Amino acid sequence: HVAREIQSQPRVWARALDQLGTVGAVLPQRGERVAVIGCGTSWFMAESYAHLREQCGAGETDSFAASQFPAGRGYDRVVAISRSGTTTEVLRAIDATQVPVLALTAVPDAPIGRAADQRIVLDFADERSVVQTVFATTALMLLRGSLGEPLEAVLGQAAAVLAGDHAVPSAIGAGSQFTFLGQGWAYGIAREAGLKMREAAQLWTESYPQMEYRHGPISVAQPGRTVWVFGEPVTGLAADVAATGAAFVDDRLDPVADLIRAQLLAVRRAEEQGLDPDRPRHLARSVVL
Ligand code: F1P
Repeated sequence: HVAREIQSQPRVWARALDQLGTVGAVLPQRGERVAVIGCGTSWFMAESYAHLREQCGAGETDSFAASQFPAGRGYDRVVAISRSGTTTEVLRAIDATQVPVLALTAVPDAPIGRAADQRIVLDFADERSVVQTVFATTALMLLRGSLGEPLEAVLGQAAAVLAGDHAVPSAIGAGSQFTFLGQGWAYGIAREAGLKMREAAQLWTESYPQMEYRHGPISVAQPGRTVWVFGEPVTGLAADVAATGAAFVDDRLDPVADLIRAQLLAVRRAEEQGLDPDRPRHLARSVVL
């Protein structure tokens, strides 16, 4: 399923963006003080959106792993992201807060929808896979759209990636280690790329904000390992990585379009190792405690 779901992304994003007119009024408004929560992939999407919302001056925005949410803190609204709508930590955080909650989920009638005050159900973005791809990116693209970002170019880049442009050379990091880097909102995307590679292909990955990389993580760089930057690389980074012998990947695409390259690579690496990316080890579709 996951390979097919990866392919569906730009089409599903376009469908979500078409709904902005109807759901836009429910999404955070300018000036609202917002906390965004989720677990795993959904947390990383929350993190990226929080950065973007702050960056464009739409309002103070924090993101938390749902299990770390300080429920006593005052916000105007909590946005809870959960594909399944059943993740225990998310439901507990909603239960604990006094703040009005907007749920973003793929499943109509999921417990999150009943627990929240408002809900947006992206059922057309639901997926069969354990490993999340299309729901997460669709939620983020919808949230980006609500910030007034023009996204046609991102859809075009995603289509190009899926058509085979920007393919990652087969020699890159075969069976080895990946470090994903991103600055600002791209850091959440770097964390998500690392999670995809671990979940689908069982590879050892790390993710850092770009400027943190030279504060220690670079010490494991060596030939055969890969450093992958989402967004623009900072000055001097390519040369520093080259000096270690590690491969440097920087396609300078929009980070969400570049994430599709990482999703495709995760599936390819899984298949090369005889793993089934639809049966990731030790994982369930949602964690219910
Ligand atoms: C969150 C999540 C997924 C992960 C795995 C376990 O699910 O952490 O990101 O891939 O399937 O659950 P959800 O709350 O978005 O349904």
